Amino acid sequence: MQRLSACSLDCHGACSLVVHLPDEEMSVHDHPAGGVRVSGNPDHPFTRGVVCVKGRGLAARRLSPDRITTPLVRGADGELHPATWDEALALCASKLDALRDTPEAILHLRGFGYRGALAEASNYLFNSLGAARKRGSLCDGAGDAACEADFGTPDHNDSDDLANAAAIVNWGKDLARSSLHLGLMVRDARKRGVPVLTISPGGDDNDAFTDARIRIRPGGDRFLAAAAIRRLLTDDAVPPAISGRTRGFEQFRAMLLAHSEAELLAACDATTEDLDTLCRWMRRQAGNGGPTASLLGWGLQRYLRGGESVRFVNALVMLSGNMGVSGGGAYYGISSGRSLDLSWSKKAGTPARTFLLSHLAQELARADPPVRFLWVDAFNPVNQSPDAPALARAVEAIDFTVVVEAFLTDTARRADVVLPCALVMEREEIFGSAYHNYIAYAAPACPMPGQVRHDFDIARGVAERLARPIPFPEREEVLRQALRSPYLEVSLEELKTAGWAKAKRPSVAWEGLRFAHPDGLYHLPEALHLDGTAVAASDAASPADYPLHLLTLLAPDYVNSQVSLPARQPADNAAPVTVQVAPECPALPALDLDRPVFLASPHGRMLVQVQTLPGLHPRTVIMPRGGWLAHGRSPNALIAPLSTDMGDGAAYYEQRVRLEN
Ligand SMILES: Nc1nc2c(c(=O)[nH]1)N[C@H]1C(S)=C(S)[C@@H](COP(=O)(O)OP(=O)(O)OC[C@H]3O[C@@H](n4cnc5c(=O)[nH]c(N)nc54)[C@H](O)[C@@H]3O)O[C@H]1N2
Ligand SMILES: Nc1nc2c(c(=O)[nH]1)N[C@H]1C(S)=C(S)[C@@H](COP(=O)(O)OP(=O)(O)OC[C@H]3O[C@@H](n4cnc5c(=O)[nH]c(N)nc54)[C@H](O)[C@@H]3O)O[C@H]1N2
Ligand code: SF4
Ligand SMILES: [Mo]
Repeated sequence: MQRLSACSLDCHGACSLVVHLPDEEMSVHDHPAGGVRVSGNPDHPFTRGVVCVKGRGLAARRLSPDRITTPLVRGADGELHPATWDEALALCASKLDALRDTPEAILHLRGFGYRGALAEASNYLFNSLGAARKRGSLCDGAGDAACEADFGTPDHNDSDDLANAAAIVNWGKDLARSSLHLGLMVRDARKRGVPVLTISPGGDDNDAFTDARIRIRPGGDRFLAAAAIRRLLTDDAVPPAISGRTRGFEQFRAMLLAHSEAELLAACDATTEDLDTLCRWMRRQAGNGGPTASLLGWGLQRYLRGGESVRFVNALVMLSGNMGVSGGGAYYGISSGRSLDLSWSKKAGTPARTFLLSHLAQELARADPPVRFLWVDAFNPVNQSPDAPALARAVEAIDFTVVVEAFLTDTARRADVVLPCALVMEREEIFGSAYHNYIAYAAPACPMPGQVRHDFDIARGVAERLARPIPFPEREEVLRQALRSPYLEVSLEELKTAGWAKAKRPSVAWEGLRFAHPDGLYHLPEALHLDGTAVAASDAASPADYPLHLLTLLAPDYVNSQVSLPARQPADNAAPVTVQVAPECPALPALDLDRPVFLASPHGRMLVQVQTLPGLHPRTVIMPRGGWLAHGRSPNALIAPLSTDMGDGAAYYEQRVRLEN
């Protein structure tokens, strides 16, 4: 038997899945996935029947022996013990009742592990209570704010329109690991002769999607984009039809001309030939006069000036005539919920106060009054936030912490109550993608193991048990409301049958160069800061003592801290983490690779194994993200809390480190 579902892992794919169920239930002993097999839905226009290793691993992951299948409550002995749902939910409700008149002492943190219409249930509950919540983003905040500053709101051409590009520039999107299906589109484009230029510090696995490469200094994108814009300006190549659609053109022009080309190139370690190459791509020579589409990864905005980098890349797309045209555009990202009506949770109330995610440990430590109740769902902040050890201590210091989880993560193991949630393929949901305009319906194709429950029912279970209960809508009502959006013309029944639907969005964003700002114009950046590294020096370590940038790039078989095959973890965790450096990395000559090697920052030190990777920027160390603090493998034990220039993002990649024996 087959059932349609969808993958709600934090990935642009939002893949439509076909779940193949066995005729007879197999024991996990006979088959790690209980006989269930996952494949892609070939009818889905964007994901085209292709699923990644993590999607295929979902079937085994849900039956992992590490899965939490019963509520856990911390006992007098300090350990977590199985409890009934009644006990666990009543305990949570009584703690909330005691704080009902001081909602600022309640903090709700929702992460990126699960999203959708029903997933809003915890937001609804805690908004109704007026509890405190997070501010900023660990993910895409700087780039989002940059796109909002430029366009008025983040948007880009429909993903299908990428097929009309005559040339492509990829600013660090990891097409092999993070965006499989975008990678397929780029691969098809190359087969048609569309040339692709990749710009990154290297180590991105994009060789199979690349015709030409520029190796850039980490965090240097804004200077390379600025140098290319400067050429457009000195060549008088920006026609009035374009400059007239911008705000602040003359000031912007004067600002750029105040820097020399050589100065800008030196600031990003690029050569004149590199700049010639980029200009060829952006000025429609690479694509024989056709438009160039630009892909922006989210890596380039994980720096102190990350917002500024995105703004200069966007400005280059605009001023080179590639904005607002089919086959062109700047693809950064969209809000995955934008085509759904998710207002039910937002309308419920306003937060008493907010806590900055990039500095969560510090903000918790100085919170006055202190946080007394913490609720975490779909989030592993103790591992995924900067300065993870400090956050671990801050969470331990809170009187009462509840974590809704499927595994004993670094966050869950510090909870007083752990509530076991259903996972992908077990729970019903509707959600969108941060890249394409298709929404997905995920059917509950498999039974929930043990006593696990849908996140929606968990939040509702607490709400019902409060002394003054909070009324919850029915699930079906929430799903139907989600589809009552001006961008959708699909009924719940139709969506359930097909598994997906496409939102009505223009194929080309910003057609006619009309933007979402009240003045309708494109807003050019007001400043170009040359001081990125100087600002970092105090917190992220001085380049003299710590000469290498730590880039914590994604691993193919993890989504953030979630590994697709948990059974593999013990074996993987026995060996030191492997880090990669360029063969010409300045740290190598002084290292004795036959002795233990440590990766060190002012925040910590970690035993590592060193591998060389040709093509990497010499002042870069790559470490995969996802490893757990409990296994001594979290890169965030080394990373300082730093905020990006815009959008309150986390500037993970600004961190400086060194290698030592
Ligand atoms: N397999 C897998 N897939 C994932 C995830 C995962 O954990 N595993 N996570 C998902 C999530 S939450 C996200 S946010 C996305 C992120 O997906 P991406 O945006 O593709 O990747 P990031 O890891 O954020 O950024 C790393 C990329 O940026 C490049 N880079 C780093 N610094 C710079 C720079 O200064 N300039 C330029 N031009 N490039 C730079 C690196 O070479 C690398 O290609 O992926 C999603 N998909
Ligand atoms: N050093 C470094 N750290 C980073 C980054 C980096 O580049 N470098 N990138 C950052 C980025 S891009 C992101 S998006 C964040 C992500 O950080 P998180 O949002 O913490 O992402 P995950 O590690 O995937 O943790 C999500 C948790 O949700 C749980 N979960 C899965 N499904 C469900 C469900 O249905 N219900 C509930 N309640 N829980 C569920 C999973 O078991 C998992 O433990 O990490 C950031 N951390
Ligand atoms: S992780 Fe991403 S690519 Fe893999 S199955 Fe899920 S949505 Fe698709
Ligand atoms: Mo992310």
